[in-house]
Amino acid sequence: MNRQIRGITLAAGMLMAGIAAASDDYIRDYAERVKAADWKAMETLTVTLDEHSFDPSELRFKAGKAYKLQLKNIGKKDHYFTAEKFFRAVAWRKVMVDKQGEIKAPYFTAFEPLKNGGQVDLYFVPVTPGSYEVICTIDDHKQQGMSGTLVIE
Ligand SMILES: [Cu+2]
Repeated sequence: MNRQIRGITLAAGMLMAGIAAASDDYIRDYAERVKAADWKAMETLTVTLDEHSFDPSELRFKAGKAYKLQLKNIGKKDHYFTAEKFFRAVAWRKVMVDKQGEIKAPYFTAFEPLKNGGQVDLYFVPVTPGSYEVICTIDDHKQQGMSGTLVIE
């Protein structure tokens, strides 16, 4: 391989790595951010999922503040709360499922509170300002109205 081709291959490889890093990114220092937040001042917000809506459909969060976001499915069908980019823009403390168990991970993709009263509670600290989409990915639920906006300011 001559030097020029090797140089191009190396540049392409670095570019690919850069793209992968940007699209796969999440809040890597989440543990420090969770520890730094004031959990005694935690704000609790609730979104109900139903056929076919998120209520409210827009939520605003302040970066650096501690939140509990309760997702309640009051519908007769299962629904997803899918907000992959938003979930990578917050520092995760934990997720609690119907007070039966806790899940801890650096980031998530979607939550599915089950039909007829299922509840999932998300504990996090918003980090990266922006406007993020949330949708239900089941069948045509998004087209029927299950989409919303999550804003970090
Ligand atoms: Cu749905």
